Amino acid sequence: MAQFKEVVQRSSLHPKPVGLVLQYGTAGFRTKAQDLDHVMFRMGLLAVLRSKKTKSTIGIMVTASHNPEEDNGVKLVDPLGEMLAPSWEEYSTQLANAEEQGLLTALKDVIEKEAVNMQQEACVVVGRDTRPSSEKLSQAVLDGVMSLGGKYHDYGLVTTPQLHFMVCCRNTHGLYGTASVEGYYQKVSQAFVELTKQAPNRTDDHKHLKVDGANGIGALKLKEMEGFLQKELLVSLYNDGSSGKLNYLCGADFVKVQQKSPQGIEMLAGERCCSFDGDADRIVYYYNDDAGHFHLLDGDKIATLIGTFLKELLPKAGLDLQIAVVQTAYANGSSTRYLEETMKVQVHCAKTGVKHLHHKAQEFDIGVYFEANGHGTVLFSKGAEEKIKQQAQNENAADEKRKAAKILESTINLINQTVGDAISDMLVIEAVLALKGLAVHHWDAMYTDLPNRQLKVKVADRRVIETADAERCAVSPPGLQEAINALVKKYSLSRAFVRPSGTEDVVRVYAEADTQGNADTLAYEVSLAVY
Ligand code: NG1
Ligand code: ZN
Repeated sequence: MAQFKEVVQRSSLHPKPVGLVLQYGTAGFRTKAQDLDHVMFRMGLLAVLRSKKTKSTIGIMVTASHNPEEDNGVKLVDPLGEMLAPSWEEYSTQLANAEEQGLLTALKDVIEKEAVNMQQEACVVVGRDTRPSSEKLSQAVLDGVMSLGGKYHDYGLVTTPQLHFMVCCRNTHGLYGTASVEGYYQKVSQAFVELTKQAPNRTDDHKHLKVDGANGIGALKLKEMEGFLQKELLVSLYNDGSSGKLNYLCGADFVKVQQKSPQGIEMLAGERCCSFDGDADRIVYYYNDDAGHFHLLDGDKIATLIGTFLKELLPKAGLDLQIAVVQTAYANGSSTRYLEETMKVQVHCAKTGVKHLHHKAQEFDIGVYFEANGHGTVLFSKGAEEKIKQQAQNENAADEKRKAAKILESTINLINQTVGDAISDMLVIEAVLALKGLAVHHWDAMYTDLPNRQLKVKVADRRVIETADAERCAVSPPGLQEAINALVKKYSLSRAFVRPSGTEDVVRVYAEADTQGNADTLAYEVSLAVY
């Protein structure tokens, strides 16, 4: 057929290295940029099929997030801005790994299995991060889209969450916002200004925030956005990409893993600072205390701050909505305890990877989800949004209730419900701190993290480890969980688990205990049990 002739012709310009096998993992495909040209072309093809199948616009983001600059990656975005459906992850892997002569068969296999109507129109939107390889790779994506006759829009340089936002806006016919970078800035900044208006007595000191842009796309986009914020946030931007290397000694992942401040940022005691990751879908906060000690406020602290804020607002607004926080096994035990015991918020544990958290959070009226590494957001059910909007406009409600409902309404507009978003999360945090009148050390003092340690163990085949109970229990190989249990028992306030990483060829070990020494020893002992 003529449409496939074009695919074959163009595919020869994006040849697959023979024998190379890649997997669509938790974060899509991710590896050295030079191995990805064929994957990009083929993801362009698959996105066209997915678009025809769903009769919606599909997104493709070219990024490798917090990985080193020489890596790259690609992720597909489903119609409402969510991660690609799992069955299509399988197709992605099959298509990416088909040798050149088997490509058409693999493609036709998807068309047949999904009964894709090839007459249906297709539309794909593409975005990319600032990596040197990203422009060429996104061209390969477009080549794939065009060779199957799909329409496309290239958003060029955008953050990952901005692309998710565009996809959602396009498929909800503007209800979620206007599908442009400016539309994003307008929606988000307007909500932020509305919220901060409710927090009087904010001085320039309160408004000041130091941001580490990881030398990536987040820095670029925050600069563009600044004018929209009407001086309600005064940003000092570091690692803005003008000289440093992407993610090198900076960014959210560096700060979280190293538990220290990024290079290039000057921190005075008590100053609020935050770091984005390389595609601006993750954020962590930190500060130095008067004694010069570094304090990290990670995804758990963020979930606790936002969860507490929302939980307190609901009764003030006269609304009876169910709120839950979703975490992973990596959440610090102190955060879980604080939420459950002090705040009386229900907490659920999901498997690592935001799609699992997102899915679980959708079960509640309001679902706050964050991975400890700073990736997360808040989801509001349609019913909850409706009730909040009604109450905000309810002439018969007391002023105080209406005011609280309006704050909730602006929070809905401020948060990016499609996916974790460093810029939008940052503005939510800044607004919550302003409204609650909290300094960063007050926020930090909500609970004290239990000392913890993460280790990576290289094994011959990490897949021999299988887990259950949201990865907190190893069910294979036999005897491993019993060994971990025996080690955990030796320490107080202790917990440990192991799981195979979804993004690296390692087994991850996590341990926490009453002292740093005990957490370190426990993690080490558990890592020995893994061999
Ligand atoms: P893996 O490699 O499966 O542990 C890591 C992070 C996840 C998530 C993904 C995707 C940890 C412990 N794991 O997954 O939270 O962000 O990468 O980027 O931080
Ligand atoms: Zn990221």
